[in-house]
Amino acid sequence: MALSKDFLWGGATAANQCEGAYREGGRGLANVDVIPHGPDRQAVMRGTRRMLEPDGEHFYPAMYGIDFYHHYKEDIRMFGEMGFKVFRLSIAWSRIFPQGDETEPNEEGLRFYEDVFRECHKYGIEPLVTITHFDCPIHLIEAYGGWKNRKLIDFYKNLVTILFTRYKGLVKYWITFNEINMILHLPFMGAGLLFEDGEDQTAAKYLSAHHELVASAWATKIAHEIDPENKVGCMMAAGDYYPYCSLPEDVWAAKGKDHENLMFIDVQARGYYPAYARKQFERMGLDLGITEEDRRMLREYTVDFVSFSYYSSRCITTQEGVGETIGNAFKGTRNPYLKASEWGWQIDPLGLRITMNSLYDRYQKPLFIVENGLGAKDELVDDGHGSYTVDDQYRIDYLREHIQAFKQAVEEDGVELLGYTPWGCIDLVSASTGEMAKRYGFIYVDRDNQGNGSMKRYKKKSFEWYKKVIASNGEDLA
Ligand code: BGP
Repeated sequence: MALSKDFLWGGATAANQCEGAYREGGRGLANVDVIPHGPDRQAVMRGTRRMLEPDGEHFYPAMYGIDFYHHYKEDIRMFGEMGFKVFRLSIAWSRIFPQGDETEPNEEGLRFYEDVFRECHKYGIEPLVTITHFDCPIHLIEAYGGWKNRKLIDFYKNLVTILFTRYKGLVKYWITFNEINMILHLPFMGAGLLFEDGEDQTAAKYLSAHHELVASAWATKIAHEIDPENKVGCMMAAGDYYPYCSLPEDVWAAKGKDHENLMFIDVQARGYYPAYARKQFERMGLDLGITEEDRRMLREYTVDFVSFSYYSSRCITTQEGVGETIGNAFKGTRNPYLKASEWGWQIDPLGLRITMNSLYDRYQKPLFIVENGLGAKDELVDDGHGSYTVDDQYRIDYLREHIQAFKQAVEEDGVELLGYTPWGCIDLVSASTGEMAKRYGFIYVDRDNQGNGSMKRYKKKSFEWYKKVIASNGEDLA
């Protein structure tokens, strides 16, 4: 059995990593704008270094991105040329509500996304919209403490009501929060959280996560009420944990790490906090202030599909002296059987099939792979026809192996999969490092880590390859 003819092939981006134009069209300042490139980035992303406005010393790559704001027509035309059926992008909250707590939206921001969605439809491309991909208006952080504050639920409800109403008929696939479990690792970037010295960070993260989970349930309810055609998904940074060896303690440690991530999706897809989480909160003496209404919302408004990013499997051990690795902000044990990217993210295509089986067994809901790919250094070379290109065979190899893996999950294991949107289909700013040099795209963008470059777009070798993959519905991967 091959992939269904409706399979959604495409690519994924996020506003903060590609739009730029951070002060245009009435847009307000957001957390993502003030996360600098360079050695201070980690501390800012983690919420331990306070930076709520730009200073003269740092470079802030998200402010400029790849200037998708002004290049979207050209970019979407190129996606159309590759045959995309779907394009994942996110809304910059502060374009719609510059401060976050206004009652009336910013018309210019709304119009920008409307134009983008119309442009997509010109090429038969369905938008897949992440409502929040890491961004939170700065004012909501300064005045309310970001997602630590329950009031954010109301501001988010206001945002989604506007979005679902305005884009009815233009958008039907929605994701409420990108990588919701990232809040545990990069809390300022993920949820606008800043910590005081001595503050119980874990408590603050779970409290904020609860507010996001309730907001997500509200979004699902409102989306369905405004248009029954709407499909709403949750989104996790996925990748099953492997025990480093068969030592029962290692197996148990892997189970614990999986629980840590799956807890969010358990709530969004099954409708309640699982027993292991309730016990954990009890042990920690955590009161999340869960109301009866919260419980009802979570129970009644579970998601329609489960989307996730997959870059690697993960590994964990209880033993001392074993090598470490990092991938997508998740520290773990280095798996000796896997090779790694130039940034040390380990590569495991079979892990994608394993992860898909775990998620499908657990939730029995359609899955959507909304991020996957290889961040690599690319070299722009003369293509011999008066232009430039990149010979990114390494990227083609990575993607081919992952496509083969998800096809096996679908065709041999019976997993339901709605689509595949590899990350950074056009080069964009790296979330973890703020670099431009870490490229994922089928399209090269002339821009460097310091912000120099013409912003011109070039097709890489993988561009033609992916076009063929889509045209053959994944049959021709050569
Ligand atoms: C995920 C994020 C993306 C993206 C991707 C690749 O965590 O959802 O925004 O950036 O990882 O990571 P990086 O850009 O650090 O290579």
